[in-house]
Amino acid sequence: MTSGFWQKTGKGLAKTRHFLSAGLGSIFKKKREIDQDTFDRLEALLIGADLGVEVTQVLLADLKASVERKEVGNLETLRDKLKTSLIEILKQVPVAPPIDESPIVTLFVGVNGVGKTTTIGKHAKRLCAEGKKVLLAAADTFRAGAGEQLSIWGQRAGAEVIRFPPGADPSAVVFDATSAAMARKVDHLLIDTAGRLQTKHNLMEELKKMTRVISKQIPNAPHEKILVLDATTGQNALSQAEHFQKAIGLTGIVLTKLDGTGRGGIVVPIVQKFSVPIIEIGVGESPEDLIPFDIENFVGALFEEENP
Ligand SMILES: Nc1nc2c(ncn2[C@@H]2O[C@H](COP(=O)(O)OP(=O)(O)OP(=O)(O)O)[C@@H](O)[C@H]2O)c(=O)[nH]1
Ligand SMILES: [Mg+2]
Repeated sequence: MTSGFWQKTGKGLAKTRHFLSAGLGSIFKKKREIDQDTFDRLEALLIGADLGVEVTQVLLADLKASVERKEVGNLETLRDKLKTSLIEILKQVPVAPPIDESPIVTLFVGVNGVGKTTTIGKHAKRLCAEGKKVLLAAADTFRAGAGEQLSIWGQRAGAEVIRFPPGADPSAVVFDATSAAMARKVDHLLIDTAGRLQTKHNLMEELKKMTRVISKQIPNAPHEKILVLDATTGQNALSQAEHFQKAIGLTGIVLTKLDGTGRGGIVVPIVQKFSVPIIEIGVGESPEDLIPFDIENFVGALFEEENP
């Protein structure tokens, strides 16, 4: 991981880090020894950073055991122990082998406004810069302006875009785009879909239909089914992950808008609960603000001391 990624992760997680760092500092300010009150305050802090009740209980049980073994006795050792435990939880997700097929078809899904189209644009820009041939499919035919928004990203990245008139059947767009991706021998087909509430049955069925249309043309496709989640939505992200996972089976998650929240801890319960890897994180609105998720880098940035 280059220092550039490290710096970006650090910058994107500044709010969460500040929240945790200031919280940990204030817990230890009043007294030095670790007692039940320390654990109670720590519990409130971790839940406040959106680590969720289950993960928080696991972390606290680990910490208590370490305190009893006298491995943890002050702020520094406590911070180190938290880091190690979080890294262990995040590393439990198996890493999928790289896909050796062409085209690789990736479907981006998620609720309204989470950052699907922006993420696809950033993704396309990176792939094109690496010399890959990329095709974008505007299967969001619902929102006026969605096709135009994707086309602008396509132009910036240097990727062609398959677009239908507003109101067209998204599965028809997907069918055409998959055929075009094969005919044009592109390396990547990235499919943008309309935002949909995870509880709307007919819209989730529409997604299933899109995946069927794709796999009829390319048996293993869509190879990647990426759920885009907005980190600022908090625990509702878990409900979103659950419904999309059930409907189409997810291969990865992109967590956006980490720059805008102090609750970046949401990464942990998502990974722990669904065993789906976080692929990338969004830390801003410009093209280079989508960075690969690296576990050590992420946890390091969460607990880095402020102004060391
Ligand atoms: N700060 C910040 N803003 C982001 C990030 N990702 C996306 N956005 C902003 O979020 C807003 C919505 O992004 P879109 O990409 O249009 O979201 P969408 O999921 O495609 O929305 P719908 O198609 O309407 O469902 C835009 O203003 C983006 O610039 C991020 O990582 N950080
Ligand atoms: Mg969109």
